[in-house]
Amino acid sequence: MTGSSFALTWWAIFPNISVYFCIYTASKRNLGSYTSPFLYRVIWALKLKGVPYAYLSNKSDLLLQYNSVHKKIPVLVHGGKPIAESIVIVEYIEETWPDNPLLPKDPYERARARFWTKFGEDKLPTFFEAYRTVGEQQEKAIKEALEVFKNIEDHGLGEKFFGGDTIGLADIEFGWIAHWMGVMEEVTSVEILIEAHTFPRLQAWMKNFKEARVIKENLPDCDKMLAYYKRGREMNALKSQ
Ligand SMILES: N[C@@H](CCC(=O)N[C@@H](CS)C(=O)NCC(=O)O)C(=O)O
Repeated sequence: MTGSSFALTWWAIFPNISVYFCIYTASKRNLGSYTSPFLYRVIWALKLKGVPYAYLSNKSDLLLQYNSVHKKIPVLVHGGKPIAESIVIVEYIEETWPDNPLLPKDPYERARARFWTKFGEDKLPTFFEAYRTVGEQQEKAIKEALEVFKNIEDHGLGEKFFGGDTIGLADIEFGWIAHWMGVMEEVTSVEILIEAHTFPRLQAWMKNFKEARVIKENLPDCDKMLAYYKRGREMNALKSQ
């Protein structure tokens, strides 16, 4: 089935909606995708724009075709055409539905937002390392993670959010810090502390972000996340025995 005939099938079910998500991969493993911070970036962008969408929770192999390079979620299917990579998807959403902009008009401010978004993407592996490794490797990763926070604190954040008063691309990029980091720390017993006295602006940003209505109403449940990540760690530990 081609992308467009696949979308036609879904149009029959949701006639007014042309935006879909893939939340499973063709491996037919439920990846606990409902907790994925990458997926939530896309949800936040669509909700901030007021674009209606539907989930494809279909485990069909067809979904694999939509992200055959990385085989990862999220994938956004719009008008039968698939787009992968959460930040690429958010930029696509911004260009397709320009109301309630996620990027400033001014070219310099746009470049600035993109700089911090890229910075966040580039630094993600540092955080994965901090949570996954032990000993010296972990200490190094935690030190680097704290440097990331210092840069955000000193150079990234604006009045309320990265670009001023409203949530934009860079806030969406770093959104995981506000909600996922605490859960990761509880599961792994690793602490990359964002203490109020060390990073007061970052603390305030986390609060502002989580309290924004669209974000508050679209966050995965912490207990479900804890259960999911704990199970994942236990399974990984069993595998490595
Ligand atoms: N850079 C990707 C990362 C997406 C990603 O890592 N997705 C995970 C779920 S959180 C996934 O689908 N993993 C499947 C796998 O690794 O098999 C993005 O921003 O969309």
